[in-house]
Amino acid sequence: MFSRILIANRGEIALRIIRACHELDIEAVVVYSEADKDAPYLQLADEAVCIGPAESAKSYLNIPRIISAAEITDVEAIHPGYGFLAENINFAQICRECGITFIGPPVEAMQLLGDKIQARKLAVKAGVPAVPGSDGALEKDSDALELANEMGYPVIIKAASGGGGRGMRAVHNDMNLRSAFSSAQAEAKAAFGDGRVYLEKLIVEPRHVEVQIMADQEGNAVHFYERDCSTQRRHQKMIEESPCPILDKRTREELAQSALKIIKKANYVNAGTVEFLLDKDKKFYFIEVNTRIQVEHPVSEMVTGHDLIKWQLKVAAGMPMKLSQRSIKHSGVAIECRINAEDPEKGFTPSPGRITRYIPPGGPGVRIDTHVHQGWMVSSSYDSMIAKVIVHKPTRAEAIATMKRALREFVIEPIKTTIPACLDILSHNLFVKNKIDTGFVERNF
Ligand code: MV4
Repeated sequence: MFSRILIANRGEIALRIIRACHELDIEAVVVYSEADKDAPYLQLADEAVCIGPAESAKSYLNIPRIISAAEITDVEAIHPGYGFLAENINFAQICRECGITFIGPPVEAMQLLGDKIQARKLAVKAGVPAVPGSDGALEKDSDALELANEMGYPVIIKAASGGGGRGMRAVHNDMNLRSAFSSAQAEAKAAFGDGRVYLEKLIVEPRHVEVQIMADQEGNAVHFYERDCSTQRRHQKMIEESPCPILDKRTREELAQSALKIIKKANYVNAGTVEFLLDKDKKFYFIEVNTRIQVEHPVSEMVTGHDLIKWQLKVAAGMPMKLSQRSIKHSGVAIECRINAEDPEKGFTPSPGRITRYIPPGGPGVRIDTHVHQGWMVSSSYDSMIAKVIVHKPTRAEAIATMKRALREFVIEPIKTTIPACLDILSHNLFVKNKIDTGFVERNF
């Protein structure tokens, strides 16, 4: 096992990783920007190194500075958390060349799965249902037009390197196809330096369901069941839960096994998420793989009792998982609400500023993952997520009731947060009755 690692991230996930390290007797070195110099988790870390100003490009995304910090603190490995450098192939490659273990997948698996066209092909080869679509990248808009007519509208154009909905266009007829094709291409080129696009049949009003997996260096792979992440707004998830409340036992098992087939075919190592869309008939289709630990991992931790960050550390250190799928049980229902410093009444615009009153909820079945506290200055330089409330209860109804109770207890003043928006969703008839899809929030709020 490692004796000392560096955490190349900030906020709640940096603190979450420090905690996992200390439970495994690993020393945790954390890097920080000037904006984070007063963060209390820096005191919990075994060492803290300032790597630059608030601006991410000059600190948390600054590869030479992070590698320098790793060298001078003599760490064996780097945990990238999520966001920032977590899916940066170049960074993983540089870590390898410097003899530092990247706590993530092998570079080859990142390359393969980071390319959604290749990932699609891999899924098909593994015998997993993917959304019907193009065999590879589409060179010309005329190719897209031809395929769209063959498959029938509506279709969706996607960027091979896409993420967060960028370079993605739904198209409903021939008339709009050419312009959608070229704008998707241009957006992809600008955002990812890769203008390759492909085409799929559009799944109308799908649910978003993802399978949490973990794979070790010896080829063992297990799943930690699925999360339903349909409650999202503009590709930002708001509420996640496990299990997916509308899946029957058989489909659930098929979904999990499909995820594992893809992971094994990719020679994957690390925590990962295999994403699927669920259509109206509850048929599932593979869409992509996220090669990182995700924000919503605590949901899967609560329902299985496993610490996914600890598993990441063990697997990266080369330990075999020695974990049978049979031993991983799913119990009860977990729900997570993301608390963002945003004003729901002003179109979810960022609401940075100093927190002068902070009273977190507690009680049975409530977990809070956060780095904030009374007096903390929420910076406008970073993502607006400041806390996650996770509840775990025997049933969905109880989990919803506990979450509402916890959110009503939660005091964060004077900045605006997404707490009222989450409460509105949790009380909505369609959410309670499981009659939602990925468009639910945007249609109803
Ligand atoms: C789709 C889709 C419908 N049909 N693909 C959005 C981001 C990327 N992860 C994939 N996305 C979608 N792909 C087909 N063929 C609808 C979405 C989508 C979506 C997916 C998951 C969660 C939220 C979403 C919101 C809008 C669109």
